[in-house]
Amino acid sequence: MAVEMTRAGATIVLRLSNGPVNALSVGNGFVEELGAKVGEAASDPACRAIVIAGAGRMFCGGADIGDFDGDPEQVDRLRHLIATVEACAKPVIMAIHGMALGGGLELAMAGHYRVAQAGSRLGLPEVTLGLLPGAGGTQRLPRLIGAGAALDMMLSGKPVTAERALSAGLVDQLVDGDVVEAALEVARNVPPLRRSGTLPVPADLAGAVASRRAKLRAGLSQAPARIVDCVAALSGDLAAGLALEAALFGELLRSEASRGLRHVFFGERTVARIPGLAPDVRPRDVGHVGVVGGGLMGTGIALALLNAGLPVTMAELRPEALAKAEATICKTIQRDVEKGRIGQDVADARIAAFTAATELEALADADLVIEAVFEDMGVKKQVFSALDAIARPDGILASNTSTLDLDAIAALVADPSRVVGLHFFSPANIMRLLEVVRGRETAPDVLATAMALGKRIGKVGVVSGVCDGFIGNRMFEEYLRQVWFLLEEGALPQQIDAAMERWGMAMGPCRTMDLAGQDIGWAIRKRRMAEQPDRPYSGVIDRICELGRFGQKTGKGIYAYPDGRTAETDPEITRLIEDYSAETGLERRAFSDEEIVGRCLLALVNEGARIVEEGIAYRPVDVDMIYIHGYGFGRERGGPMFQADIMGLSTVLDRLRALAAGRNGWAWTPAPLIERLAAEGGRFGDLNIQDRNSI
Ligand code: 3H9
Repeated sequence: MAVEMTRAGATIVLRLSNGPVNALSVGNGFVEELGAKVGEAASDPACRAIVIAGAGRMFCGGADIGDFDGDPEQVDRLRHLIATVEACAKPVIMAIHGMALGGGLELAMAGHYRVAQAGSRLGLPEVTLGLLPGAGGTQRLPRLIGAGAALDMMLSGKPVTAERALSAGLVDQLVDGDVVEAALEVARNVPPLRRSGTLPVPADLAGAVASRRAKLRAGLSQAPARIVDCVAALSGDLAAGLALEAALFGELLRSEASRGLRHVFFGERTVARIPGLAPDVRPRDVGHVGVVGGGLMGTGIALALLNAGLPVTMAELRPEALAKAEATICKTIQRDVEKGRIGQDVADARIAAFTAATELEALADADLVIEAVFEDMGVKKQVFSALDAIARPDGILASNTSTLDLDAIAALVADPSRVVGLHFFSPANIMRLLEVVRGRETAPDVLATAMALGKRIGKVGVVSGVCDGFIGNRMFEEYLRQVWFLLEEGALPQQIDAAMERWGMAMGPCRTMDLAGQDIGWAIRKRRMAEQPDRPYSGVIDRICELGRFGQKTGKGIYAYPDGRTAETDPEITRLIEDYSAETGLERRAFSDEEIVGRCLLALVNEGARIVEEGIAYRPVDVDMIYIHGYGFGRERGGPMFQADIMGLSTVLDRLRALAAGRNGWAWTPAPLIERLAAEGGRFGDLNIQDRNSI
């Protein structure tokens, strides 16, 4: 039963029991059932008060986000339920534990009295989904806690603690013990019918609205601005405020930004599921991790592990490099204390959990060893051969390679089933993506362990099969190939970067290359040209490298960095690019931002489709999550494959064909998967995993 109804004397207790988070689902009839049971209790002459509580680990995680793609009228049923609760002639007491989020908090605010368990959290996170609280939240929260505090909660989307909620006036009582027992005690005394919707408009309304409106920043999501609009409309007429809120909620629901953000919400959870993994496969225990290599990557990886409370031993053969890594680790942890993120005791424990060693033998006891040495097959092979002899026979051996053949590395190990790829993104302690590379022989429990470790250290783990560059870098290469062609054909770096950033990338491609280091890209290109001479790229980028301009770290790259950080357009580069076009006989032409974005995006989509078709990625959404969490693709844009679905795959195909008929058309041969789906009228989002080979 989804809403459990029990009696305790003259009180009826309704317990929400709907899956993991008690989402207020309309689609499965849960909201309707709750409404009916509130009505039943209200008309029961023996009932004097009603308690609403959540079963399981929380009160309620909000409206069911899965309902939002269906009939938009569905959400009206939730509003109706909330109005019924508020209007109830008998006091409704909300017993909150765990979390009350979104529609869950809106339901709680419609009650007449709120008891919260200490440690629970209450919030209106709709803004993170490109939405506004659409079931009365924008009208009731300011009445309860003031407009300024309410706007801060709604615009940040961050939940507050029950303790903070009590002092703000959002809850009436805090309890340490059983929250339902406490609510029953309140019910026995039959509290007054205090309806939050009828409270006066808060005195700080005008000032709070003006100050928050002045701070609004332009972005794809209109949710923050609409939240402010709803609060600004607060008046004695609750119904008018609710009507405006509902109308604006509907607008946001249909917006591309909200659709993208909802896709990301579910995508982040979908990628954790490994298709075909037997249900009895359990991750191995990981209590101690070894890291080989004390460079930038090894240091970041060690920090990510230490920050999650894992003991780490770092093996770095060069004592100076090891000392530098250790100093960086201690300094970074200490900085978290200075910024108030952790206490000194936590920092001390993290630092104490770090062991530095100059020989690999120190890793003999580690449950998992992550190799993060120089990206060269010879060096990696040496490390793995040595590790095979040193590490525990059941220890997992992971490589942080970003492009090399994991199967070739695994072949050096007597038991290749214990080898997996853990491709971190720099800085590894900050970037959320972890590309988990499944080799031909990787054991299922090793893969599950890698995914569990990713979750434990706060990463979004996405599985990739083995191919050159794996999912992310393989696509990025096609993206950059188009950037270089655009440069030689007439666009300039600052225009490309500005167009891509305005569109939604955190950083434009030219600036990204400068930050990553042009020398690294140059080395990969040289290897690639030897392997694939039929897939040329524009030499304009090599010209820049030939000048020793390796990016931000050398003070000059595609841009100049006079202060070491800020990218400035360099006339020398503009000249170099224009000269290159002239020398190669190319007539430069103007590009619109739209054309730049279209070409860069389609390059990602076309390669992404091949990757899905080859089974390198399990699903298109895996590709999207890699771009969102590793490459600065705007969350509101949902990812390249989501964008292709928005465009429509037949439009994508038409555009690919048009590009294939033009200059460097070889790079635009449409992926067969796009051709097939376009012919069927299909979408990436509906692609059935069974349709293609699994990894
Ligand atoms: C809203 O309320 C709008 C209203 O203002 C107005 C309407 C008119 N819906 O995250 P987890 C699923 S908007 C549907 O792994 P945790 C989730 O997909 C909503 N499904 O657990 C996953 O499924 P699966 C405002 C949901 O413990 C499973 O539950 N609310 C919802 O790490 C477990 O989730 C929010 O934005 C949902 N609302 O974190 C809160 N929530 O197992 C969104 C969860 O199949 N939710 N699922 O992959 C969260 O932030 C976290 O889930 C929460 C628990 C913190 C609650």
